[in-house]
Amino acid sequence: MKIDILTLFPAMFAGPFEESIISRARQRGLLDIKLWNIRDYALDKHQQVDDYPYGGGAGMVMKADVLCRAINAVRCPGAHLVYLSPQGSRLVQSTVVRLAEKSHLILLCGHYEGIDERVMNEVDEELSIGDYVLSGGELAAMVVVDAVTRLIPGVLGDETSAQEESFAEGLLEYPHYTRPKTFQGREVPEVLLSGHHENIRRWRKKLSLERTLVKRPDLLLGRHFDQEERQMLEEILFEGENQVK
Ligand code: 9WO
Repeated sequence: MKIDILTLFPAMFAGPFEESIISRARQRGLLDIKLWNIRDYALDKHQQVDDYPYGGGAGMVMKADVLCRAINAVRCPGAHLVYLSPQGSRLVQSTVVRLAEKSHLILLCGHYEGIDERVMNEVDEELSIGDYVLSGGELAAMVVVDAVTRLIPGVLGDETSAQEESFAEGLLEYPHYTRPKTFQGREVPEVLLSGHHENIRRWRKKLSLERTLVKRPDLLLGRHFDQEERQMLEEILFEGENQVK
C-alpha cells in the first residue's frame, strides 16, 4: 500500500508514524508513506499557499493552483484521493476496509478555513472522522492511516486477523483479563481459567452482545442474529444479572 500525504505541516506526522504498528509496517515494506509539503508547490517568491476569501469574511482559503500542482505531482492512474474535512461522510470500519483494498491513497489535509471549492473536482472522496472541527486535516489523516494499516495483510499476526473475522464482527469487544489472577480483591471470571474452549467462546460472545446492547445499542439495529445470538439475547434480557455496569 502506497500513501501520499499532502500537508502544510509534514512534521506533525513524525511521532505517530515512527512508533508501533505503522513503523513496523513501513520497515517491513508493507506500507510506503510519503509526506509532501504543499508549500513546495507555491511558485511565487513568498511561497504563498493561502489567500483572502472572495466575498470577504474571516480567515484564509488555500489556493487552488498550489493544491492542484501538489496533487498532480503525486497522482498516478488508479490513485484514490481523499480530502479530510468535517463535511465528509463519516469514516466507519466498512470505509476503512474499502480503503485498505486500494493500492494507492492520496490524503489531502486542508488548513485555515478550507480549500478553494474548485479543488473538489480532483477529490474522489471526502471523509470526516467525527462531528467536530479540528485545526486541520492532519490528525484525521493519521487516524485513516492507522486504521487502514492494521488491515494490510501481514501487518498484524494471522491469529489476530482470523479472530477479528469470527464472531465479534460488528460487536464491542468482550472483557479481557491477564495476570494476576486476583487484583484488588477482584477475581478473573472462572470460565477463563477452565480451559474449556467452547464455554469460553460462548461466554465471550454473550458478553460482547451484552456490552453492545448496553453501551451501543445503535450497533445492533438492522443486524442479523443467528440462533445462538437470539438465545443469548433472550438470556441477557430476561434472566437479569447483567455483568455490564
Ligand atoms: C475553520 C473556520 C474558522 C472560522 C469559521 C469557519 C471555519 N471553518 C473552518 C474549517 O472547517 N476549517 C477546516 C480545517 C478546513 C478543512 C481542514 N480542517 C479540518 C479538517 N478541520 N477539521 C477537519 C476534520 C477532518 C476530518 N474529520 C473531522 C474533522
